Amino acid sequence: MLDGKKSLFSGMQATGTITLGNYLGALKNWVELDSEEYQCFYSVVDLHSITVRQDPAELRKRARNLLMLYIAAGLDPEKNCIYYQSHVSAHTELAWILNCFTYMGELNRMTQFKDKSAKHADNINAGLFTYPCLMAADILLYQADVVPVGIDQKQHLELTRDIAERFNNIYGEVFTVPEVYLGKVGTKVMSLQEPTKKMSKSDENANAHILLLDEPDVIMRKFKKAVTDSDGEIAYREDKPGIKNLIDIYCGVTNSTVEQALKEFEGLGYGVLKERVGEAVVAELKPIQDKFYDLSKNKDYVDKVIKENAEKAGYYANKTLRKVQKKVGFPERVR
Ligand code: ATP
Ligand code: LTN
Repeated sequence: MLDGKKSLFSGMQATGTITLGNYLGALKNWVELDSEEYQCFYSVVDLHSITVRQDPAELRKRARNLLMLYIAAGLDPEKNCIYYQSHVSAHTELAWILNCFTYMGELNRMTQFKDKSAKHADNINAGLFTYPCLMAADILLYQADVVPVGIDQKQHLELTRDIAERFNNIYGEVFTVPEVYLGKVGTKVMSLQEPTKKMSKSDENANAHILLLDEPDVIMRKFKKAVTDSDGEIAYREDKPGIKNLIDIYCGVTNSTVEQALKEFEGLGYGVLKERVGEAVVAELKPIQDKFYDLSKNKDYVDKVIKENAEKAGYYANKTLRKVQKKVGFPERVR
């Protein structure tokens, strides 16, 4: 709780233009969550991004684009605190402390660490390993009650809860123990080329993902090329991952239920299905893209949001950090 309201935290990495998976699994839910009910913090988690090598100019550009996409997708920066993680140093400071309350065995079990180390075998750095402690710090600094994420982050959330409980057991009620919030659909959007694999912005095959800033004709082309199967039946089943994924995407962007979607698609061929899904995605993304390009032209406004929200986030984050520092026994500051 913060100022009598429930608190909510989430973040995304600025490792590339975000995908339809990031949008349906996270960003769209953020927009639907009520900023009247929650005190909302949405961070561009740039500190997390450098666990894999980044080109500095690219990282800076992507981070700004991501922040603008948050706003373009419908998050009002007056009501939601939208900021860069690297602008609030309390994140790194608390992360260090939490490092000392997290076991190697726990970090060793994290599937994202295993996946990313396999993918970046030449750079298995300590940051990649302790990444979940930084993520726990992000969440716990804002005393978050809920954390809306895609299902792939559930394991990190469970670890965050364990760390918070461990700390509270030693020092008293310092941290709120957060709950994971998963949307109803789109919690795991799959690759359009290998529908048994998660849609990922780092996929080398551009046809595998829809990027939020893809032009309409590119989106339509990617859906046309989407991998399905050969039996021609539109059904929502695990043994038809390509078709299931297309239906999930459709439901995610149109807010329909699987039953409604199946009824709409009854008797149609795969070609028409792909076209309908493509059109629905274009209709959803076009207004976001327009707003994004408008914002890109409005440097002063975006800069103001960045400055003001970093200050606001810093205020809350430092309050928690000071409390933690006191609890663990660091000497008080002399004023
Ligand atoms: P990468 O794609 O490079 O592996 P990522 O997209 O998994 O990275 P983030 O950008 O930090 O990593 O993810 C931001 C949010 O998007 C998280 O809440 C994550 O759960 C969600 N997310 C990512 N991919 C998907 C997906 N395919 N379907 C649903 N949600 C997703
Ligand atoms: N680990 C997440 C990104 C992330 C995050 C967070 C999500 C970093 N800190 C705090 C929710 C809350 C990812 O890789 N998708």
